[in-house]
Amino acid sequence: MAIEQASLTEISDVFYRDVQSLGMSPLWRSTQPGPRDGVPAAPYQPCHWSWSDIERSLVRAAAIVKPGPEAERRALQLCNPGVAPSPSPTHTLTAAVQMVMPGEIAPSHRHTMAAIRFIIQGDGAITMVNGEPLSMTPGDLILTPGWCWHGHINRTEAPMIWMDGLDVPLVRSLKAGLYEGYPDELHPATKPIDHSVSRYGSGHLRPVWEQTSTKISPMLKFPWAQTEQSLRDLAKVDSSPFDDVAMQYTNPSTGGHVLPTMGCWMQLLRPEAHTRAHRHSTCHVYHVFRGSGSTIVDGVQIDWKQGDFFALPPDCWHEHLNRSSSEPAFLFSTNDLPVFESLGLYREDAYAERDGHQEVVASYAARYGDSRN
Ligand code: GTQ
Ligand code: FE2
Repeated sequence: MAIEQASLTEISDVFYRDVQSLGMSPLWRSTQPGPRDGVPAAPYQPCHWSWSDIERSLVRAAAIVKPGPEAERRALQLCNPGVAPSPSPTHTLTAAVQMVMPGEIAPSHRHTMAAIRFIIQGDGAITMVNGEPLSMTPGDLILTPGWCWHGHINRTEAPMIWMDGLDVPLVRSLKAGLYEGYPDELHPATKPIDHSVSRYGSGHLRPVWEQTSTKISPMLKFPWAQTEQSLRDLAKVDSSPFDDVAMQYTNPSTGGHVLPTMGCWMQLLRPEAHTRAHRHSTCHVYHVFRGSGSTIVDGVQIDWKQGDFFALPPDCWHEHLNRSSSEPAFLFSTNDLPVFESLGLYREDAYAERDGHQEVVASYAARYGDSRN
């Protein structure tokens, strides 16, 4: 008996060695990564960045580098230690805060990675996207779809600051990243200013001769005034238990997401709103455009105020609170929803216990305050 057992072990050891050398791997020995028993769980931590840290750092960066040959962009990437060494807030999206000072030009280039910009501060600088000059005003969303020439120029008297969101980690993982510098400083304008807004900006009308629908929104700028009005109108009649008054920016040619890889939302949290918790397979990077409040993520309370950023990993329970009794809070966010929807990977669950509200077990500072050191 003992002899038979020993020989069987020997036979299987030889077998495992042989299949490995033949470029094969026995599936029954693979350790399956991921959550057990089909229960999703956040694979990494959420993260929070305060506006005061970002703004102070941008001011210091302005004294150190200029956009141009030495620094293609003066942008500070937001890094979540939970996805290190990727310098990004989530495993699919990068985010940065970029500043262009009066008189400066960030030269044109193009890349297969798509970008969104959400304008934070300043008024009237231009981002040039494939020959269309787009003027920037706080609250505007501007798209830079993949492989479009783009550069930025500030001819105003004040610094221009915005959020960049890109699909860099996703495109890198697909080995589909390509980059090309423009041989001159700025790719020239071939269209009138805000051309695509004149064409599609009404939101509910399109030129009759425009028949095609494309996965990339032909409208490249979504002005704040219309966004705010739409949210205030929706707030009068309806809301989501999980996101309060939340709207997705839409591609006017399809009604779907604005880009194939990135979605964008604006959320109005009404005064004293406290949403119910849920979790989903997508990840989201938030910028607090107006207001102050908290988001509870897997029992950890992130307090946020105007200008702050925070990132939600996949499958974390989360609920939002507006702490003001008089003012709405406006949260901009970008996400990887289009990817999950088109691949059939989107999942969502509601938090069933305690009336949909988590127990707060720690503050963000207490749980993660020193995680960057
Ligand atoms: O402004 O073109 O934050 O290409 C990262 C990569 C901004 C930009 C970023 C970019 C840009
Ligand atoms: Fe770029």
